[in-house]
Amino acid sequence: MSAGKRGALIIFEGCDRSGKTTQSRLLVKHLKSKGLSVLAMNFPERSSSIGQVINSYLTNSKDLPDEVIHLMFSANRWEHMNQVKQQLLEGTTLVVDRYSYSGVAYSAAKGLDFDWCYAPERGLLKPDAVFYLRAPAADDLANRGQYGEERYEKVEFQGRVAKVFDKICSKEASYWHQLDASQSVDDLHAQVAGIAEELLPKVANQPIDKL
Ligand code: DGP
Ligand code: NA
Ligand code: NA
Repeated sequence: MSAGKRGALIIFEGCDRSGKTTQSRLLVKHLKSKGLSVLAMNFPERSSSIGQVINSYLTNSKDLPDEVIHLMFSANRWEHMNQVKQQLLEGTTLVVDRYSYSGVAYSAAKGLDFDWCYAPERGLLKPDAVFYLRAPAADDLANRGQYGEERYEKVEFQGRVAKVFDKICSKEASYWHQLDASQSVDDLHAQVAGIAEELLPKVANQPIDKL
């Protein structure tokens, strides 16, 4: 990519098992096949010391107050922001599996105040696009593989998470793309790829915003 052109920050959001991981992998592969510089990322990023605490929490080997784990998820994003910014400025597009919106949705679903949940996310880099993979009903996702192994993977809780994502989606409609997670992998990918291909040249000369 030519000097001065930045990459795009593209996020996948949605409930557990909504297909984010599959779709983000397919998008990375697709953009690479076009000769673009692109990297995959995943939050929580479990390898850092904060990430290891989050992993222990998610696998139920550690308990923490809701507020404390909320701030740790946020800190896990903050600890990677310099690297993310650097890569974007170098012209690399980042395809990220979950971001601040999961932070808000999962904690607000527990009953924490929405604005309180959003506060520590302010100042993080603002995505250029969010693909929200929305399932028509939360129990559709429960039938997919491995559901139920980690802390949040319960139908009733996921339903509450979905409601918060819906609320954020209607507020942030300018850069959120709500997509039907129940369609085929190929159909979903075709939609995602189309939107991403249009987005990349548009943002290449735009400044990076903050949340
Ligand atoms: P994943 O590795 O994408 O399956 O995410 C693991 C779980 O953690 C999943 O149930 C969603 C949840 N999660 C992801 N990010 C956050 C966050 O920032 N805050 C909270 N409370 N949960 C999150
Ligand atoms: Na999960
Ligand atoms: Na993830």
